[in-house]
Amino acid sequence: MNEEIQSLKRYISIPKYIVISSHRNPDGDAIGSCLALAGYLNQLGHTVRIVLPSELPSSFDFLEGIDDLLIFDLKPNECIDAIKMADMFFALDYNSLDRIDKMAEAVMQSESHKIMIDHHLDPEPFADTVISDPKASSTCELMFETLKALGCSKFSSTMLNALYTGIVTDTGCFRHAVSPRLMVNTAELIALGADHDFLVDKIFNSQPEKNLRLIGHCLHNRLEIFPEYHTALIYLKKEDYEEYDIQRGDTEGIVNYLLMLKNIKVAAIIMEQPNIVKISLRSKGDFSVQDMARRFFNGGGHKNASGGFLHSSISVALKKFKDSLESFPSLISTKEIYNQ
Ligand SMILES: [Mn+2]
Repeated sequence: MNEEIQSLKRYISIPKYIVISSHRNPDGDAIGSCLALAGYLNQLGHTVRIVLPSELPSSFDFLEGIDDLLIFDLKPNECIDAIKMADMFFALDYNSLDRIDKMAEAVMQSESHKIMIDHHLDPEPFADTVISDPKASSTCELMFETLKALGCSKFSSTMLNALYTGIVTDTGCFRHAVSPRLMVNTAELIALGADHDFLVDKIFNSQPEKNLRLIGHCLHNRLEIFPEYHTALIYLKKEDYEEYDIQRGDTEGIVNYLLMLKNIKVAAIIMEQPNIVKISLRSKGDFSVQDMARRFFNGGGHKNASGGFLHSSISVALKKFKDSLESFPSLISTKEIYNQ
């Protein structure tokens, strides 16, 4: 990493026009790493634009600096112009150009020096400088270390809160990817002034009433458990979308409630959308839902988090999901665990 830091240090030693980008459907880590890096580059006197493929959830409205973001879905031409003009282009929290959709074309055409800072496995070779560490809990953690290595000595409260936001969202508030390294970095952020109580309250305790009622509805009326397969399912019908005024992003995270059940290893949410039925899959431990998504639902993803879709009715999709469980004998082999 040292070599990359040294070359990056040289590149940012003279004021430049710099574009910072992150992935479609940006999350706390995507937004946080962009804002923190922008804060530092602004201190150095660069001209900085943050460009994102799609809009960010309103739950991050409290972060300072988000008003200046350029969103490709809203202003494609301005985004393309910014990318074309850039001397340097940062790709944060993503490792392949398909994560930025239509923006990718402009990036490929641009002659800017491209730098990736990311924590996902197997980065694609599109960047000139790659700072990649899959052991980092989040891009924000890696960004904090990178900024320190670059010589940043003044972390504004905007930068600290942005970095902390990425860490708490990507780790589910310190439930996964916890390591001594993360705790040391977190301690340092708090010592510098990151406001844990404020941020955790803003991020995790700011749900609109309808979202909690929707979770209640899902758990009470739309939950099915298949104990012999250690699997649980939630489904949402078209009428639920109307009744609960479900918008994009509102169903995010509901599937994770199923993993709170004792002895459940596989969780699914099946959603009836206008033209397709979408399925989101999660698993705990060794069972790969990626395999399930690929074989039965035209999808893919990661071992423990995957998704797919079907062109079918919701009832056909539900039956297909239940039938697919039989293809995975490894799910049944631990039956005795459930009965303990
Ligand atoms: Mn991340």
